[in-house]
Amino acid sequence: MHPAPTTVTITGAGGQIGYALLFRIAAGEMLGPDRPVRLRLLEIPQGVKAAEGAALELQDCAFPLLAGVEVSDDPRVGFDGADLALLVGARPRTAGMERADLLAANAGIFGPQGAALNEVAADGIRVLTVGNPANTNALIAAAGAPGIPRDRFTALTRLDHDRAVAQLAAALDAPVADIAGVAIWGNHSATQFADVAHASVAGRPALDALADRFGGADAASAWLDDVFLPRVAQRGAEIISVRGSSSAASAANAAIAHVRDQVLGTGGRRVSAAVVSTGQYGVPEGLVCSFPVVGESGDYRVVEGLDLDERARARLDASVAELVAERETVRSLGAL
Ligand code: NAX
Repeated sequence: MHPAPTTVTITGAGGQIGYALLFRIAAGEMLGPDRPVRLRLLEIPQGVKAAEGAALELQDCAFPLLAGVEVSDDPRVGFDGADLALLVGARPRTAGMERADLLAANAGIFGPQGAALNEVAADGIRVLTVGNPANTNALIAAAGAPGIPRDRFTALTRLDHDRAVAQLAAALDAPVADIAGVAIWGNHSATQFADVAHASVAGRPALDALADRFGGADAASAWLDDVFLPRVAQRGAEIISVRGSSSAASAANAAIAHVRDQVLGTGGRRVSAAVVSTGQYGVPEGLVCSFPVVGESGDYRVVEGLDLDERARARLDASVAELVAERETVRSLGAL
């Protein structure tokens, strides 16, 4: 017999990431083939029709695991009894918009959503923030939900992680499955640091394999700085320039992998996720920062004790400084 359905709320469900997420979740790709799901699609009034259309198509798939779909534009309805919430809907940056304006607009979304989660979500709620600026939006949502333990809020850097894995595999002409130990540190932004210092390819240190591939450690280091890091950090812009719109299926895939690995565990395999810092690696407590993590017992745990050399430290510090500045801006707006 199947267990009781898990209630999954997706905000921005009428958008392009939402459309790439819903069918895979309903097919059991996020929580496994034995867990029925009840989907709640939360939109703003302008997005309700698109979400309703997706709900009709979900019905037409006759997914055996899909226990129901509801569409709402009221967070108190959309988050009611939610076990998992994927906060995808956000205010996009438009031409001429300053960073502070963007943060203010999103504070107006994620603060009230946090408050609604606080009021009506299930006791075991876990919240993934996808909508940008994802790390700081997660911080805002957590601040709006004082009754929910802060560590239940995470933000998506898994897409950056997966991009880094794929770029490393391509450079080494190795299967993706042979790559382990890649880490994304910091903010989901251009300041993020994609780190391969602790990565391996088929069990061999990735730095050794890169030195062989590029003809020495210095050449490998130059490739990492000049090609790999900017490629991973700017990949979103590259997708926009080629596809004409932003990453959707790959972002949805990463969100599914993030939640799956959190809920079902990674068996010790390292991935990356932005989680609330408790001071690991000197990152100020309370910031939502990307770290190397393992999924275990329904949560992410930061992998501690990795050495960061001077350059890595400087890169992490720069990204953390950006997170601190975002937090200060949001504080000055009264949203924290
Ligand atoms: P779309 O514009 O296609 O969809 C967004 C949807 O959210 C719209 O249907 C809109 O009506 C809805 N929405 C807006 N405000 C809402 C609110 N207050 N409550 C509920 N729904 C709301 O954007 P899409 O391409 O799906 O991207 C969604 C977000 O993901 C954006 O903020 C985007 O920047 C972010 N991304 C984050 C990534 C990450 O790795 N963390 C990567 C992909 C993506 O760029």
